[in-house]
Amino acid sequence: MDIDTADVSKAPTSQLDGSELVVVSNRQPYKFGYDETGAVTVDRPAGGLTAGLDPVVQRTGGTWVAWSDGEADDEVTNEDRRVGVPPDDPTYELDLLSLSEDEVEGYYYGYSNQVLWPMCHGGIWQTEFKERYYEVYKQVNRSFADAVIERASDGSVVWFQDYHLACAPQYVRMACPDAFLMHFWHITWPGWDTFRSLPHREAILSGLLGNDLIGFHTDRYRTNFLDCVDRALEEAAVDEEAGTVRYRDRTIAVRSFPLGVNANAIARTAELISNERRRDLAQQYGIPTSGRVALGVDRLDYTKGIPERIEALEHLWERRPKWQKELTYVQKAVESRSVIPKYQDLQDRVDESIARVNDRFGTNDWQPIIRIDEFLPRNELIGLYRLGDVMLVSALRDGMNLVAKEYVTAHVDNEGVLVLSDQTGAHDELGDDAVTINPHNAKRFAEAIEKALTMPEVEQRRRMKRLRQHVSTYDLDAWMADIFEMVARLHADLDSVVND
Ligand code: GDG
Repeated sequence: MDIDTADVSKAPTSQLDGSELVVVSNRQPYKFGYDETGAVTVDRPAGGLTAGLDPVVQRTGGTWVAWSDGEADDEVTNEDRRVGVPPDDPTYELDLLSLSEDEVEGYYYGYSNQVLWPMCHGGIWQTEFKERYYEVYKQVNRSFADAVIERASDGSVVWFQDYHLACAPQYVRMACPDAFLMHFWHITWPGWDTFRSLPHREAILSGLLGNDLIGFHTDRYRTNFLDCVDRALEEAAVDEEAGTVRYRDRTIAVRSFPLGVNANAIARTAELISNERRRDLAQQYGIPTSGRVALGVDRLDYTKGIPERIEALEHLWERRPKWQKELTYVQKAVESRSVIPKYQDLQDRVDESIARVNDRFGTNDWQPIIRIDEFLPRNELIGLYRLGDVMLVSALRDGMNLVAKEYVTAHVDNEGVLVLSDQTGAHDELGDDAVTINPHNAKRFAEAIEKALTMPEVEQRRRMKRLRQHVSTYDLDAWMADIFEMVARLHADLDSVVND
């Protein structure tokens, strides 16, 4: 079973009206490496946003600028570090930016992931405000901007992704005053009381205000952002109701566009997974086929609430022993940002709590928590979703959480229950039909798991059907169509201003 080729978006691109598209992101959509024989391998976009955007850029042509972190990049790129993709039938160019070790340390592990990431998730105490990180972050943002400037013209649409690139839009704006620049911020935007702790708050906001359009997942983040601009930048005029900022003689639109998943492709794959295949998968990972399965799928990140989830399960097995041997928890956890000490601490905490719980309740023939560490091919991940009677999403703070949406989409038979933290962006959309939790309250969380496990089938199906309807309506294509429609409208406004 191989679905990656079917896992493509059909989002319309006509609104771009022939403009050259330049996508800029930290990660590259194709990764070039070597296999054990020394032959070059290409990792296709595995899912999520890169999988969705790649076919769009394939259709429009253009450029994708990203950090060159593939082992075989030197071999596959030309003297300008560019390579046509998809490799078998190139339709656009990937422009790969080489970064030195110091740059990766300061820009990626430093400012992006030890300052902006924790700060945006409300963890001021987790941040490492080092001036050096900021200096390198600016320098690397400048390099990304230079790569864009080399490619972009005044008619281009440049689309920046995420918190790694907050300064780049203003740099590009200075060189290309009439290009259309936009940014999608994938993580939460905090309230002013948190954001004001950032020593470089004005520069980060000013960098982002180089864009014409800034998108967030939810209205809450959008409002927080406008409030931060209002309080931090004296020269900016915010119109909260219109969702605009007037800054340096330009108007910037700020909107919410909740990101969706590639629902059709996930559902098609899920439908192809036979009962036999599900049994095989369960056997492969040692998941009992009798009894119930709760599932968690995360990057190992301290925002995802993994220790809190394990504590709630421990509480459940302790207070309600009937679930011992009856409920197995599967933790699918991919290692992430491991060179950062806070991430190593988290890994230790997760290791210890899983070992403790397995030690405490495990028997000769039952292991309460099964852990899957490797990165699974997309079709296997979807198979795993289908094995989960209950999905536990307990993030302490999460911009959206696509896993919640993927789980729902994969349950084509309308079975299964989503237990969802009210601290996720996804909860704004799915909260009514999920079982809501606050991840910090282990007792209530345990009760919510039990509620999910004992929910009458009719109610379960009713909720899951509504969840699936929502996620398939507001899917990745709808998200992209909304964004491109907004681009077309803003373009038209700009034209009418110029022609008046
Ligand atoms: C950031 C924001 C926002 C995970 N394991 C495997 C695998 N995955 C895929 C999932 C999902 C993605 O990784 C994780 O997405 P999330 O949204 O849950 O979380 P972050 O990585 O923190 O993403 C978040 C998102 O950006 C998008 O804007 O929702 O709030 O923090 O797609 O499926 N995929 C495969 N194998 C795995 O083992 N193939």
